[in-house]
Amino acid sequence: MKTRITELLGIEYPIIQGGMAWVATHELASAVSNAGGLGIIGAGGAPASWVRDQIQACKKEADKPFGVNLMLMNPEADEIAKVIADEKVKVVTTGAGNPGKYIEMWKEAGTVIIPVVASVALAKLMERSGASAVIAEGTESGGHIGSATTMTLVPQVADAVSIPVIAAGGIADGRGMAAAFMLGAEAVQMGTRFVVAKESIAHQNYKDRIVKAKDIDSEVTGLSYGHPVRVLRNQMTKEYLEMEKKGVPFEEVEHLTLGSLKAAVVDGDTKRGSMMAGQIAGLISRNDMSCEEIIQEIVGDVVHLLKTDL
Ligand code: TUI
Repeated sequence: MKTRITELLGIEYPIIQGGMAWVATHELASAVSNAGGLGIIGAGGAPASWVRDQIQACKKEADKPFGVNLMLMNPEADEIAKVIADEKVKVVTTGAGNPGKYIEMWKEAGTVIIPVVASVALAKLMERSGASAVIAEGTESGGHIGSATTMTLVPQVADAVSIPVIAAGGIADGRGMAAAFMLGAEAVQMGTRFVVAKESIAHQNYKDRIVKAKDIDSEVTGLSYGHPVRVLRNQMTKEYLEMEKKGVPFEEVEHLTLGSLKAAVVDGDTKRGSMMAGQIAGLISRNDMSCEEIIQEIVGDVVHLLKTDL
């Protein structure tokens, strides 16, 4: 399954694992990379020293390429950007902002730069700035999101840039991946599907909630505060959205989400934790598959779906 992305990254299958904060540790990243996809370590809000340790652990576990996701709102983003260059990480993906100021340093280190974009405008700017590809992430995704859907964003980005496009948001099986290819993507990024992988260190309660989730079980918090985040509905989102609807200022609502992602992922707090997940959670029915089994199942289905007698 060759595309410009498999060639660019030196991977077997055009499947990239999302860089989810707290979930995308070296355990998950090395498992995805060893299975022929591109594993990603998610820096999330972690300190630079943690990111360096994770990179070094992943290098020991995987003899194939892997990447690091830099979440640009991280207070140590500058230091983490330097660690990525210093460790000569093969690929960097970025989220929640414009990585422009780090591009020169990463290019010098030979790191392939793949920003996540939620608009055509940012995709074009990233191409002009030297990105090798972009991840066009639709609003179906979990976590911090933009407003365009994957169905509308991917073909518009694919038409607007010459670099390859990776589709993300709402993809968790072979049908979604085949559809993304029809829209002009040359790879997919999946987050939610890998949260429930056997190698994912996410708490069992969180994995179970993803498997139990139905089609309309996610909510978007913080839209009116300019920071939309998609999470599975629970007691915390109920309280948050009630306050947000009443127009309560952000400063008075913020406490509900401080530390809540760790509470969900690490402590398994399904009542007050931020169980970030995409809208496709409703499609996911098993949490006992390895990354290799997930990738093989999806690739097998895509090959079958894209075969044509015409
Ligand atoms: O970054 C993500 N998803 C995330 S980051 C995250 S960390 C966090 N967030 C809230 C609470 C606790 C932890 C959780 N999920 N996805 C990539 C992504 N980037 N989606 C959308 C964007 C984006 C949006 C606007 C990228 C750039 C942008 O504008 C950039 C600019 O400045 O023009």
